[in-house]
Amino acid sequence: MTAAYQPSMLDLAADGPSLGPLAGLRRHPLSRGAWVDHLPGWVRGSDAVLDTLLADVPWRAERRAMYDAQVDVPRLLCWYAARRELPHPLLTEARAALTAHYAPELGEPFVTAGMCLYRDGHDSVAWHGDTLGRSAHTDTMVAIVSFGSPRPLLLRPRGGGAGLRFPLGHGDLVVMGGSCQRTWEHAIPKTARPVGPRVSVQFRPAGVA
Ligand SMILES: O=C(O)CCC(=O)C(=O)O
Repeated sequence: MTAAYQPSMLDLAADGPSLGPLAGLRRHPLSRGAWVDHLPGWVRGSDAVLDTLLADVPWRAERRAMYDAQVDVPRLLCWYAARRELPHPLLTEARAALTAHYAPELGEPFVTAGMCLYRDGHDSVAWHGDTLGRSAHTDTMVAIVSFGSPRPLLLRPRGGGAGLRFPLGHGDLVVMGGSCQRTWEHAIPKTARPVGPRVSVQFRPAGVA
């Protein structure tokens, strides 16, 4: 892993990383039963978590078919299935806190953790919804905790209409819920600005991908 990373002077935490209260989550209702919850700065002391993720996650490059060619996926990936130990204890704590907070609405735990490493502004993810599993036909939630350089998460309704943009900074939480994965799309665009690495950790219930 060679990406340059500048520790944040604003994120010094003498007692190690910790989670703030989820009471500050703000819900943004979207159209057609979709919504997004947003909580900037949920993780305090997130420099230490980012260091561990950059160093210890077995990041993999992937290729995918595009028309009749194979192209590099512009980010590195790692998938933590339900019972696989997460690479930092704060992530285990975060998953438990999210499960407890959303239990009345979601009715099941967050279990898997998908991880993406955006090495710099060339890395991105194109417009898509997470519709490979049950989310293709059922309301669900995908909770994302972001570490490292801020990148915007863009959302737009499928079929057209006004979109919106959530700046995702170091330690921020965003949760896409309701019908969001099948009625809206999301993306992390490339940027020409000089940005350092960003790691996205996405918690999902079983069978959602
Ligand atoms: O980088 C992010 O936070 C979004 C990741 C994402 O959309 C995905 O992996 O499906």
